[in-house]
Amino acid sequence: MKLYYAPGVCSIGIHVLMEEIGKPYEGVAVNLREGAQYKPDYTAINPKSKVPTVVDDAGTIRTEYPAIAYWLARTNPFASLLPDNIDLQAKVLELMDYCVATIHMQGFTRIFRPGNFSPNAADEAAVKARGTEIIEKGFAALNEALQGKDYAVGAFSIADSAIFYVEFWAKRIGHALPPNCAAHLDRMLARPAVQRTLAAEGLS
Ligand SMILES: N[C@@H](CCC(=O)N[C@@H](CS)C(=O)NCC(=O)O)C(=O)O
Repeated sequence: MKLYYAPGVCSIGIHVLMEEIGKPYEGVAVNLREGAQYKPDYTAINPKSKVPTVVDDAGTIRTEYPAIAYWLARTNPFASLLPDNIDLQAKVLELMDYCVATIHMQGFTRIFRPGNFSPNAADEAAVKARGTEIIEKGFAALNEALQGKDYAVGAFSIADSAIFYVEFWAKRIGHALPPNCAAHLDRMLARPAVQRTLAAEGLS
C-alpha cells in the first residue's frame, strides 16, 4: 500500500489512520510547493492533483479523504476505526464530512489560499475574514459534538482523524480552539500513531 501525502496538509489525518492500523505501507511525499501534484508522474495517479491518495496492494487508487478513511476502516476491522452502531456510523460520517467539506474547503482554504476565492488582491483580507468566521462556527459545532467525550463518538474513530487535522491547522496558525477541541487535540497528540506520523512528516 502507498500513501501519497504532503507534510502538514489534510493527508496527515489519513497518515494517522495508516499508523493506527499498523500494517506496512510506503509513504510518498508529494512536494506541493514545487507543484509536483501537477506533474505527469502524479496526475497519472491522481488527475485531481490533490493529496491524500492511497494505492492499495491490488493497484486500486483511492482519493477523497472521507472515502479513503471509510475504506481503511472497513478493510481493517481489527483496528476499530468505525463503530458497529449505524447511528454512530452516521455521526462519524457527518463529522468527517463537516471537517473536510466545510471547515477545510470553505474555511481554511479561504485563509490559506484567498486567491482561489477572488482574483482581486484587494479582497484578500475580506476573504480571510470570512474563512475565519467559517472555522469559528465549525469549531463551535465540533466543541459541542465533543462535549463530555474523549473522542467524537466515544471511542476513537476515523472522524477523530479529520477533526485532528483541522484542529492541528488552527494551532499552527495561532487560532484559539474552544476547550473541548483543545483537549481533543492534546489527546490526539498523545497517541503514539500521531507522534509517529508527525515524526515521519518532519513536524515533531
Ligand atoms: N476533497 C479532497 C481535498 C484534498 C485537498 O484539498 N488536498 C490539498 C492539501 S490539504 C491539496 O492536495 N492541495 C494541492 C493543490 O491544490 O494544489 C479530499 O477530501 O481529499
